[in-house]
Amino acid sequence: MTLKDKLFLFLGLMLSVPFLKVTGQTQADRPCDEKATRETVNLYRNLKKLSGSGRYLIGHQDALAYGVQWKYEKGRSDVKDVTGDYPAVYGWELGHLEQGSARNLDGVAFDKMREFIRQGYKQGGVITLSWHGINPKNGKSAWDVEPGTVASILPGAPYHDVYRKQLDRVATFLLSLKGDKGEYIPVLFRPFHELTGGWFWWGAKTTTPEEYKTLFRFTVDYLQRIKGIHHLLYVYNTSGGLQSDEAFLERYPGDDVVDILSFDTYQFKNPQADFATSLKGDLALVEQLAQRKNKVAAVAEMGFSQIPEANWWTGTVAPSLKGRNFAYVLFWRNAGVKPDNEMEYFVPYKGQVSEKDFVRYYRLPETLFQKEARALKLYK
Ligand code: BMA
Repeated sequence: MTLKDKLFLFLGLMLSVPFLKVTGQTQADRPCDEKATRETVNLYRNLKKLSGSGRYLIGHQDALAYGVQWKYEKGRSDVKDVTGDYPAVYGWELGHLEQGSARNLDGVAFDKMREFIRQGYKQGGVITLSWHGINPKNGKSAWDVEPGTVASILPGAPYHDVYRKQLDRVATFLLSLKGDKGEYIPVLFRPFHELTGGWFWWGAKTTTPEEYKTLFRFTVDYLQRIKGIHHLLYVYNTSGGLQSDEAFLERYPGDDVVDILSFDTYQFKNPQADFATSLKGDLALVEQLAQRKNKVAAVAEMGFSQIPEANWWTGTVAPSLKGRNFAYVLFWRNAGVKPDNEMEYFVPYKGQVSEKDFVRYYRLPETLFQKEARALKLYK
């Protein structure tokens, strides 16, 4: 390095210091997609800022489509029935889109889903998509764990083209999500979720870490480079009960293809004292890794089906998350009675035993629902 080069380097550093101080951001406060749209860049920055404030957005899966004992009632949501406000994060599910179905695996029509997504976005909310896609190798469900499935769909493998066609359909839907000005609606995309579990075809029992990483990276590259999609934030998602940093990161596909680190967790028994302990452990671990990587942390799915514990919200959920740096927590769907006769709902409806406590939870300063989320102008 010549003396002149050194001088320029020194001047460059001096000039960048005040800039970094003023904005409080570094380049790393940007999404991993270098071509991310303006709204997507802004959303990422705002989620990051929010998660550092100790407050977090509350989400609900399928919130606008149905609830316990109702479906497709304009403007309705079980969260709104109980609190008077909508959730701030809207989760939707893509499963069966990849096979060209008009409805997803839970019976929600994709044409309606698109409208609900537009509605949530217009209300200032955040959209996240999960994908219980069918097994590309044998056409069975996401829960079909035929060994070697992922290996058989990677580039060069026999079922690769089947997987590409699936992705083409997903891409077409993603490219149809636009706001009023024609801008793409940013989406937190969460493919191949609960990857540490053994219940999906991409799960840890039948997939090697290298295969998982290759599939994730191929998918991101295909969507970005071949399909020109730049309105996604990518969510890496394990199941809960995490044992160590290594266990969480074993299948992590890389900082250049992930924006949000997350896990899913459910309480199954009542009472279950170890749920809060396990939740707190997972929160601490994921928060610390997200901070180290300068990424956003989230709880991508949480719940206690049928919420039999009247004070679960302020007794278990709120204290576990208190003071943590998470951008959002999403509660799973209010399916009501399912086709298999199982009853499933994860937020209260009017008259449910935890209804009053959910209102207390709503009123806590750290929980943000639609009205507060809107005021944050997450896309600006
Ligand atoms: C699961 C259950 C299923 C549903 C799937 C995808 O956790 O709610 O009933 O089909 O999610 O939404």
